[in-house]
Amino acid sequence: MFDSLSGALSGAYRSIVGKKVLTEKNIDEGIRAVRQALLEADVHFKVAKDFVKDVEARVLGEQVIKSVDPGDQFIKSVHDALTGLLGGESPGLPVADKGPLVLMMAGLQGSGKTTTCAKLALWLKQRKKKKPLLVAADLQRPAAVDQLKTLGQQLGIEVYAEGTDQSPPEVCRRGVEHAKKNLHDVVILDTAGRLHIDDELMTELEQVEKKCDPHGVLLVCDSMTGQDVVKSTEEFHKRLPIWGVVLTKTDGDARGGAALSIRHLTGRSILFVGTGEKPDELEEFDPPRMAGRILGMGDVVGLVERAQEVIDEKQAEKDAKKLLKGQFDFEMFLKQMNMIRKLGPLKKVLGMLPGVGAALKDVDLDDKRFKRVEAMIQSMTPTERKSPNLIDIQRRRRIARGSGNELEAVHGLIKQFKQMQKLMSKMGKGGLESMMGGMDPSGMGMPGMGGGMPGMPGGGMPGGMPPGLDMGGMMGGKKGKKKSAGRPSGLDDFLRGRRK
Ligand SMILES: Nc1nc2c(ncn2[C@@H]2O[C@H](COP(=O)(O)OP(=O)(O)OP(=O)(O)O)[C@@H](O)[C@H]2O)c(=O)[nH]1
Ligand SMILES: [Mg+2]
Repeated sequence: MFDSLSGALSGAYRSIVGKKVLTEKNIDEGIRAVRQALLEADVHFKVAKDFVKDVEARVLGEQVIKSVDPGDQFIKSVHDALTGLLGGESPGLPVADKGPLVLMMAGLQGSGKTTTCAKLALWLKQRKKKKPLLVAADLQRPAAVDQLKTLGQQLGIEVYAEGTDQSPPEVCRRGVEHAKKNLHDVVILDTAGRLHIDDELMTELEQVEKKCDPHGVLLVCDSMTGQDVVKSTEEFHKRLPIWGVVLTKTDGDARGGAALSIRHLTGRSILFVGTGEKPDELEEFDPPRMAGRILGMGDVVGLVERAQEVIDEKQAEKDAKKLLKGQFDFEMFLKQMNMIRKLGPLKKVLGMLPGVGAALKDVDLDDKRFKRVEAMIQSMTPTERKSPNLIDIQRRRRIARGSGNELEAVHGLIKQFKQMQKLMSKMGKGGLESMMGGMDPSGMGMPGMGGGMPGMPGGGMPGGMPPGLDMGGMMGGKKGKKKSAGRPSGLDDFLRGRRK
């Protein structure tokens, strides 16, 4: 969501990095670059002005610590100011003292309310082990009730609905009653989309609020509408007590102006962001983490959370032990690769690692290559997967044909696999250090990640990134050059940096 801001801010950062001392002049330059970056991100000029003032005060107020790089001190000030701008600590969802937590969705037409209802219910069910009930109270659009019912069915979440001849406030009230009787601990009311100038519909929304007395009204806003989000939040908040905002469609919004302005201009916090159309594409909005992501500090916490969701920790530990004993074969290779795939599209996953996001900005990371590698491995016999040395040229040709690949690709895969195998056994014997030293950067997936993702539970992903996911090879574009063909230099620096 903050791609362009992120790029521009790291430019500002670079102008200061490496400077021995922070002088008024280079602070000034850095700050000017920050202001420019914000304006380009479609941030309200008042927000940009206040933000720059805040950064300036922090930079000047910061005690100069000799051992800390001035650039790092500057970026820390920007990070703290950005965290503040995004809302500081997230207030989270309201809490119900007794009975079910009642949440009411409101927002403009098509902003993503119904989708968000389903996403939030799924999030509460999976992450918080709740038993949510969805209430279909959009009786304006004939298909709205069915839309929610279908989503509920897909996700295994109960939907309370009545005929469309009922009044929405009554449906909501009965929905809450139904939840109490059936021991649901969360109720989410999906309401019809409306324009704030539509007085009749706004009144209806007020009635729903009065009848059900929800613990929180969540305003759903489409981040693509940029600055308009601020205006509609203000208008809705005049009529309803808005607890917080869910910002949707951030996957299509490269500038993030809305996200940066809402809190400062309306006092309402963003609680969640929608990052795609699928039901699991909802993320908690955490300002310090988001600030880190914007500044290219990566989002290791996000990655770990995602990994915890999809990775079976016990199995991962078992695999790691096997790997270290040198029991590494193509079966394991495939398993590791699929694990990474479960984390999400490769670019998204890698983008969460510090420094990688910016480096990958213009790179076309191709998830299809995962599929091709998978096809090659599946064209091998089980014996071959265990002992790749058995795969002679005849068989390589056959595997290439069977998987719809060039012979070259099979050669490449086996070569990478063998390198990885060697590395694994070295790592088993001599630990991480020997592995780091003995690596060929051109052939490896993510060198330096071998010891596990930083902060990952249980020693991290065994083997880190799956072998053979040659970054150069995964990326579209420049082919056939030696060494790090196709790998952006920033990423190379990143990889090198990690191996220092
Ligand atoms: N890419 C993307 N699309 C989204 C996101 N959230 C919602 N959408 C899409 O936005 C469109 C509208 O979503 P709905 O949930 O129906 O919106 P609504 O606010 O309920 O619409 P009304 O009930 O008509 O007011 C759908 O096509 C959704 O798939 C998101 O985070 N990312
Ligand atoms: Mg809807």
